[in-house]
Amino acid sequence: MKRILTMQDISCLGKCSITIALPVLSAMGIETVILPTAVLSTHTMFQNFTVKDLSDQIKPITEHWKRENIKFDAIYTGYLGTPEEIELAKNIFQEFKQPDSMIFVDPVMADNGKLYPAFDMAYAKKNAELCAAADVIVPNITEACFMTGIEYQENYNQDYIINLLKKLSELGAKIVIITGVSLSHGKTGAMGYDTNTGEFFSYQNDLVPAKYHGTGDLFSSVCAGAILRGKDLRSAIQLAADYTAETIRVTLKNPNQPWYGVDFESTLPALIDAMRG
Ligand code: PXL
Repeated sequence: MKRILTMQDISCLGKCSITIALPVLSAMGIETVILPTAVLSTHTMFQNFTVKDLSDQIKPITEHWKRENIKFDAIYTGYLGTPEEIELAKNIFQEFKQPDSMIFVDPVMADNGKLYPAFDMAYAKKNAELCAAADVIVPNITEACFMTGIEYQENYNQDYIINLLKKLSELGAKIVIITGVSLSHGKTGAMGYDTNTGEFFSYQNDLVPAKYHGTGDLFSSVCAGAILRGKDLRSAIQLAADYTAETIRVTLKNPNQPWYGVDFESTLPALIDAMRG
């Protein structure tokens, strides 16, 4: 069985980061090792959440793994929270990267043209450094703009996204995927660029008219899992986009839907089936 390490926060309540990555990757048949960067009472869209930073635990934990000779087939980072945690993640890449392992970075920090309240430009710069050390990166359009210096546009065409993909690839990652890309009215999806082959990929789905927290984490977890399980890039993007869209659809139909996250628990069986197929 493949083994992945995922480094992100634990938001105890909120259905994001580790509370999405762990169940999703496990359901995809991947041993999932977690490295929590912080424990929050909830994700940061709640008011008055508590945070306990765990930076001082990262080194002792990874040193122990080294003594146990633990190896990973992939390392996947999501929300990291502070520049120090990004630096720690870069060190972990260096220490645990093997010739055929995959470093997968979701530089979670922004959406809808704005950085999340906890972050500033220094954090965006640090995330660009982390992306430089990755094999696969999956920013949304806003994050792509903050890391490349390209101006964020609400209205754009495919050429704008291709330019963003090329500029992002110059940071250093071999495979670049931009999420939340809408190429026509009523559609949304992702575009990818594989610098190994020079190929661009585009996958569009019907837009479900709702925005939920944690859907980026859902896309990333499925995409990382699918690549690790041997799917090609096009199929991985398609599976992640379809699964995320279906989960949003199912959540919308739930009259008791929580405002803070999606009902991925209802769609996990379909993901397991998709991995069997
Ligand atoms: O879903 C990304 C995410 C993860 N973790 C925390 C967050 C967010 C987005 O806001 O607040 C703590």
